[in-house]
Amino acid sequence: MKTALITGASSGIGKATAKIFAEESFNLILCGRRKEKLEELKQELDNKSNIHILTFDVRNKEEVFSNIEGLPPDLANIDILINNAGNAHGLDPIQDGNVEDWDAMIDINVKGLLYVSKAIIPKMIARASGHIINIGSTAGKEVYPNGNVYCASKHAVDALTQGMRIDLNGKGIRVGAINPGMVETEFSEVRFKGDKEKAKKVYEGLKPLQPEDIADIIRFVVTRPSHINIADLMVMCTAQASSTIVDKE
Ligand code: NDP
Ligand code: 8X3
Repeated sequence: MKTALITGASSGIGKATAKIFAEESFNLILCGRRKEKLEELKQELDNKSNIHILTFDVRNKEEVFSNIEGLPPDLANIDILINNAGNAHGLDPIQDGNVEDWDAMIDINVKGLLYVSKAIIPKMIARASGHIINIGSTAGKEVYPNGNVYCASKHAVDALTQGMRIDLNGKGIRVGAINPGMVETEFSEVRFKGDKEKAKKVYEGLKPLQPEDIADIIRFVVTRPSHINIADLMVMCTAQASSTIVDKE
């Protein structure tokens, strides 16, 4: 039975992926900061698969390493890593950007992804087997007005995905990225610091992707035979053509 570790499993894309992986009966290591959300999800999925919760902030490298190193022996060999934890903070022109917001995006989206990967890759190399999926973004493929640092962080994810694939070539490990466009999750609520009205408006007048849509694609990617590596996917809702071209009613 495969073991998957999902960061950011307490909400949105990560949570939907946990649910769809439970249908595959994978052993699941669900990570996030909000313990109560993860406990709720564990309760919901407990009858489908073996669920283990880890609560750590991906920004804290000591927590990342100690939590992953402390996994029970039956879950220590991670077959699938979904590097999903991430968010945007603010949507301001560079000259008005908030330095704390910049730190958060770079520390979570880039450094956090690196810490988690660093904690898991050596065991994958030792077993000559593993599959890493980084959740990038269309913001990692193009820059949009006021997206500056978020876009930079997701461009970094794009570069790291390519770098991991190159450096891990020949070691039996698949590395790929899924780059979604607009997905209706807590993403915009976090970006706009809890302003639910403003967040809702992002998805008004169109049919955005739902987290389950991305989870379904992740399931497809991880269930391909081991000689197939889906290296890079960009996924948008039909109403979206690019970061800035969106057909709204
Ligand atoms: P959500 O806000 O719904 O989920 C984000 C998840 O990341 C939560 O589970 C959160 O858990 C976790 N997380 C955030 N910060 C930290 C942290 N410091 N340490 C540990 N975990 C953290 O957003 P999405 O599901 O939309 O986002 C998931 C990924 O998808 C992100 O990388 C995002 O950039 C990307 N993405 C999203 C798009 C969208 O339109 N929604 C489009 C393209 C990419 P907790 O708060 O419990 O720690
Ligand atoms: C999230 C999608 O368009 O807000 O990565 O950058 S977008």
